[in-house]
Amino acid sequence: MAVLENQIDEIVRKVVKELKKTENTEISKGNKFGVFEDMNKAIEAAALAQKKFKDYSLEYREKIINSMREEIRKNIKYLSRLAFEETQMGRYEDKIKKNKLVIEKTPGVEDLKSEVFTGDNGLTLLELSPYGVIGAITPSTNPTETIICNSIGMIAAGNAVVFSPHPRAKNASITTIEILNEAIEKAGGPKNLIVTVSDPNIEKAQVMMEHEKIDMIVATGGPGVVKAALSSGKKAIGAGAGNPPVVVDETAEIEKAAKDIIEGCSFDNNLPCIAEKEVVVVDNVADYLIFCMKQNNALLIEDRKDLNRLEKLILEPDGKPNKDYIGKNVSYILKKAGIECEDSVKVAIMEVDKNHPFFKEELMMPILPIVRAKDVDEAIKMAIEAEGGNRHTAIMHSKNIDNLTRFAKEIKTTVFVKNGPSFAGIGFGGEGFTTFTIAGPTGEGLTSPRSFTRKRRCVLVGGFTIK
Ligand code: 1VU
Repeated sequence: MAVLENQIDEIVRKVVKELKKTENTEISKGNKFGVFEDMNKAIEAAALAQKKFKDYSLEYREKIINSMREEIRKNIKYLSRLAFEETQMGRYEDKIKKNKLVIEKTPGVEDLKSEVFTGDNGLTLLELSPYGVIGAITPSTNPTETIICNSIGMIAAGNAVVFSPHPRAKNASITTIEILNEAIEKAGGPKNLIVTVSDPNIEKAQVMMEHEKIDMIVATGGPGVVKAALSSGKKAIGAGAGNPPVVVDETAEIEKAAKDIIEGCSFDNNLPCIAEKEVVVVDNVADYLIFCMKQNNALLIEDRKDLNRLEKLILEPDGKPNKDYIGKNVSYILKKAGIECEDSVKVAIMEVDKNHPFFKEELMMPILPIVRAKDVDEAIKMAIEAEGGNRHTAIMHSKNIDNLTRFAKEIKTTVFVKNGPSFAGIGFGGEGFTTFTIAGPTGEGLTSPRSFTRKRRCVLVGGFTIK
């Protein structure tokens, strides 16, 4: 068995190497645009770049952003491959989709809308001006996507950015930063508008958060880094974990609900923090929902012994997910648990009770627990409990407007998706712009350039009113 696995690994490595040769042609090699060994030096360089950048016109900012989008577009496959190989999490094809999404649907300078008040006393402008230098902490789950999206938004708002990428995604993150910086310089922008360090770790992230030239911190990642950012004493945006529940009531279009849930849950092997993590279904449609999920490449784990082995494998003794299995293919996970599974299977489903750790913990794996509720009232109550007050994302499949409205109101999540897969909530097959920094804890919601600005008032007394 081990020999076979080694042979497969060897074949995969060879194929990846060959693919890289063709995908790598677009990237300029050997450059170190914006990458420093020392965090303090990186911050100084970014501060200098921002000083120059503040005099660029909005039109010029947009030109720079277009160049960033263009260069990333050329390197999408390469970056997706890098992130997949380095983190060993998610699915290559889905990383391509996520990277495309942020290039095309992250807003630019058009997001910076001023407000104006005029009257007998003159004119007052409320304008959105840059913060200055932003320190951005980015995750291993969506490394390139978050850096692309943060860079476009923060630069559109007139800032420079110092990135502290997750150590487990440092190569993919640094390469993304180099490509973005090269694109900025190509368009005539200042050097080092985006910077990072060659060997990121939590100590360097701490140096960044405490540095006097960092004006704002934006943390996207696990609970530890978000907490650190919020305790920094600076203006901070925190985008942390969720545990998005799905409620299916008896009025839902069950076939569509099943398809949407499996698609959302399996997207990039469940890494996005908006992805479906557990289902609560009203009892009288539960059997049909499970049947339809099976029609959509879900495998139902029914044998108690199989479930026990799976629990043992993917849960730590404290009930938290085992990080070795986060973002892995379901066939890989199940085979490790001694459960037979075809490679075509996208998600493993199982019926559990509401106290089961699969239901309460955010697993970030294509493992989807299902709990039955006697009616919609009980379903909503259990879903709110499972969400755990993160106020991140929830999904509901229903044709009853009162039920949809009630669940949306009561669960108070930043994103609420009705009758669609969770990723519609970040503009993938749904309306609206995208982001990978969803700031529930600090209230900015789905971040966009305006989230990275300071509101400033400019008052002209007794003039410019022609009412
Ligand atoms: O080992 P130490 O405690 O010393 O350090 C930790 C951590 O503090 C550090 N670290 C970082 N250092 C510098 N810069 C960073 N950006 C950074 N991030 C973390 O690295 C050590 C390991 O950290 P960890 O516990 O986060 O990493 P693991 O590899 O052990 O765990 C990975 C997971 C995926 C479990 C973890 O990062 C996690 O829970 N992430 C939450 C999910 C997430 O990424 N949420 C945001 C998604 S937003 C979205 O999807 C929008 C659609």
